[in-house]
This record gives sequence, structure tokens and C-alpha cells, in this order.
Amino acid sequence: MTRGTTEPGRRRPLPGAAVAGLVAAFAGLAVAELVAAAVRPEAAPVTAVGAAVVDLTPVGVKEWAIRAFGTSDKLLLALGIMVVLGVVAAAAGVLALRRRRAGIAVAACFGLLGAVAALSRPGAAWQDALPSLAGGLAASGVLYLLVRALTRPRPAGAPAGGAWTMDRRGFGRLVAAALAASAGIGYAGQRLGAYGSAGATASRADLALPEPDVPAPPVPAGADLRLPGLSPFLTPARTFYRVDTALVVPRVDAATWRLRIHGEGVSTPLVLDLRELLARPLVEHDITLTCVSNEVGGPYAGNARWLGVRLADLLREAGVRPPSQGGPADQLVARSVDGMTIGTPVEAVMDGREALLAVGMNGEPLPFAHGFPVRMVVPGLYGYVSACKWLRELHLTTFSAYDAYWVRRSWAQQAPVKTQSRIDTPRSGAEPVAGRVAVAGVAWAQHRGIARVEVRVDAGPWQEARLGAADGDDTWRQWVWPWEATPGRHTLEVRATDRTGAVQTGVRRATVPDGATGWHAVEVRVRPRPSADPR
Ligand SMILES: Nc1nc2c(c(=O)[nH]1)N[C@H]1C(S)=C(S)[C@@H](COP(=O)(O)O)O[C@H]1N2
Ligand SMILES: [Mo]
Repeated sequence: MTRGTTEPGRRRPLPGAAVAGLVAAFAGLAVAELVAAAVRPEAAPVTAVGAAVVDLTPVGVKEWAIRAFGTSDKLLLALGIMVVLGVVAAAAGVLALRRRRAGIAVAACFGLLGAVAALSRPGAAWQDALPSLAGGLAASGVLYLLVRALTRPRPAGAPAGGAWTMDRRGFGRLVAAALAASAGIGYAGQRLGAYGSAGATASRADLALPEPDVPAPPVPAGADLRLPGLSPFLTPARTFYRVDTALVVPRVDAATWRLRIHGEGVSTPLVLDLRELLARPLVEHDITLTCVSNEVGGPYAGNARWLGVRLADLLREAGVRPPSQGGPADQLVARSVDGMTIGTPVEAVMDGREALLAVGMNGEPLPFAHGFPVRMVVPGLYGYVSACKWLRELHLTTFSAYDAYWVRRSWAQQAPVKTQSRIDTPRSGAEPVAGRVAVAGVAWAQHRGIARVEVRVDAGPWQEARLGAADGDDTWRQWVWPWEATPGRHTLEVRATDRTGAVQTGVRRATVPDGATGWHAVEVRVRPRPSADPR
């Protein structure tokens, strides 16, 4: 009988082979997890492949993913990779049944793929290949053992069963052993990972932020209208939007953190640790941060009280002059520990605005997700051209010499924030009762300031909203307009005017390349007032 033919009455152990593939993949992931915990968490195969996918994804797809899944896009990406891995692993198991070498080669190739992805990451070192290589090796070995058990020739003297005779009990035991070992190894990896970031966690817990030398004045009374459904004036860090490419939040140890400032026109290159940075005068300032990927009416805007060192002072200390004073560098490229690059106009950070190297957010050290220990914040510029988190390097160069991460992916080199306004309440699809309805929201034009907000109903005349008190020009402003709502379907629209007098355009433009425009509209169905009041 030739190997692999199926005789009537003898079933090939296909489900067993698929299980063997899945168990092998699980073992590979567990081993990779453990090695990654020792090497670098970001070098774990699913994370590395995910990061490579993020980098290679066309901007249109990425924008769609952000729109469709919001901040859960990362979770879905990891799930997607796991599903693909699972399908391939099961197939490799089945393949190994017929061609053991080929099946095992597939497992090894997946290890190689992970290694290549890890090595392709910015700032990768050769060790980053180790988790995936070790994982691939483990998966191949486990697959070999399981498939061998599955296809073991029948012992001499046993009843005839052909080549596919399965030692069910032996196979089952092996599967259980492999699963238990993998779970143990994976758990050890997680513990080791937590241990690896324990220093960072402690360094954040121990960081006592100094008092600001220049405190922000208290938020003026009346800046926060405190209406139900309206975004609070200051956004708690907990609910502050998060946009970044990091599949694993970098946990930087403040004790070993360093910032390097160098490049064109830098007469005194600097390397600072956190203690040295905090020894400089600290400024507190309220700044609204917005993302260029925010759709009209979208959620990627937040307002916080930042504490930090004035970036302009630090650059001057390094000898940097802005282009307007003859400096050779017009671009400041910020680099993060995870390889992100963000290019900001030198002129903007040195023109007198409160461009900060921030260490505090709403009175606390930066949360890890928002860039601990140090990030940039520049009033008036979208985050992708100004707000580098987990900062480690400031490189003075020119816009003609260097394109930062997002610029290489079809976004504009320069991107001042566009005037925007948003209706927070009522929400689209709401069904308020006829009568007085508070229409309220926020409007922003960072560093220009908001002068006016207007609302209109069903494309009627624009009506002026009441503004919350202004907390400087670098934050958003709340607004409210009392609407005498009549029963039926209505469309509410909002537009803002900045303090230069420019009215927010109603022309609808996409987020790519430099920020969406258009008026936010919500549609509501106003219910008639109940005719008889039962009370
Ligand atoms: N290191 C790093 N910094 C980054 C990013 C990133 O992907 N990596 N994203 C930028 C973008 S696009 C925005 S809008 C802001 C968002 O900051 P937040 O997540 O604290 O709200 O961070 C910026 N800084
Ligand atoms: Mo962004």
C-alpha cells in the first residue's frame, strides 16, 4: 500500500493533524513570548508582524480601520493575525501528515516571517529575531512529535490498520503535555514581562513632579458649562483619546531615560536625563490636542493641563536659532523609543507659543499610554506633527532633507490645526421631546482661539451660540444654544469662527492629507410633548 492512500473503513486522522498544527502554533507562541520578555516585548511575533502590517497598510485602509474600529483597531489586528496563524497552523498539521518535512517547514517559515518582521522594525537589533526563531523552532519540534505519534506504524502483532493507525491515547497524552508545557512557558513569559517593566512602573509611581515655576491660572469659572452629554472642559487622562502605532505601550524606565538634542545648527549638543530636565524651569499650560485623523464630529480631541519645560528654551540652550533668525534647520524631528518620527517646524516651536516637553498631564506624571516620561505638545499643530510620545531624541534638520513617518505615508509635512466645532448633545439619532433643548458642544482653533460659534436648524439662518469662558487661545471652548425644538425630523449644524475672523469652512474634505473640514451635522427626531400631563 502506498503511503497516504485512503482505504475504505480507515479514516485519516485529519482532525488530529489539525489539532497537532494548532498545538504546535500555541507552543511556538508561548516560547516566543518567553524569549520576547527577555529580549524586548515588541519583538514578540504577533506584535512584530502586526507592527509591520500597520506600517505597510495603505493610508486609505488605515483611515477606514480607524473610522470603523476606533481605538480597538489594534486588538482587531492582533485577533486577525491569530486567526490567520490558526488557519495556517491547522493546514500545516494536515500537510505534515502526508509530507512531514513540508508541514514542519511551514511552521519554521512562520518563525522566519516573524523574525523578518521584528528585524524590519525601526531601531531593531539582531536579538529581536530571537523570539520568532525560537518560536518557529519550538513549533516545528512539537509538530514533528505530534504528527509522528499520529502516524506511528502499528506495533508488530497488532490488528492490521494500515499506516494511519493512530495511537490515540499516546497522541492525546502528547497533546495534553504540549498544551500544559506551553501554558506554563507562556505564563512564565508574562511574569517575566511584568518583571521587566516593574522598574518603569516603579519609576512612574516614585516620580514626584516639581511645582511649576509658571503655574497655569485656574480654569476660569464658566469655561466648563457642565451640561449633561457635553465633553468636560478638562479631559481626564483615563478618557483622553489615544492614537499611536504602538501595539505594546512602551514602558520606559524614567531612571534610564535620556534625551539627546543634536543636528544642524546645534552648537551645544545636549544629553539630558529626567532629573536634569526637571531641574529647568517648569511651565504649566492648558492645551487641546487634536488628531489629523479626526473626522468632522469625531472623538480624537482632548484638553489637558500639561506641565513641562519650554522647548524653545531648551533649543536655545543648545544654540538653535529659528530660520527667521538665520538658523539652518527648519524641521525638528522628534524620535520616540518605539521608532516613531514626528517633524515639527522649528519656527513654530520657537515663535513664543507654549511648545512643551511635557512630563505632567492634569497634575500627574504622564500615563504610559500618553508618553511617559516625556512627550512633546505644541499648541496649534496636529499631534502627528507635534506631539511625539515616549520621546528620546530631538534632531534638527530640514523639511527638504527628511520626511517623518506619516509624511512618507501621504500626510502633509506641515499641518496646523483647522478650525473645527462639534455637537456633543443631542447625539445623532436622539429623540428629544419638543420644547427647549440645549444644543451644546466644543469648538477648537488652537493658538488662534475661538471667537464665535453658530448653529442652524434645517439649513435655516445661523444663530449665535453662547460660549463658555475662554481659557486662553490654545484650548477648545464649550458652547451652548437653546433650541425651541418642534416635533419632527431636524438637522442641526454648527460652525465656528476663530479670533482672526476666519469662518470655519463648510467644504467637506477628507482627513488625508492635512485634516478634515466641513460642518458637523446631527439628525434628531423631536417627539411631540405628551398632550396630557398625568400629574
Ligand atoms: N511615539 C509616538 N508618538 C505619537 C504617535 C505615535 O504613533 N507614536 N502618534 C501621534 C498622534 S497621530 C497623535 S494625534 C498624538 C496623540 O496623543 P495621545 O495618544 O496622547 O492622545 O500622539 C502623537 N504622538
Ligand atoms: Mo494623530
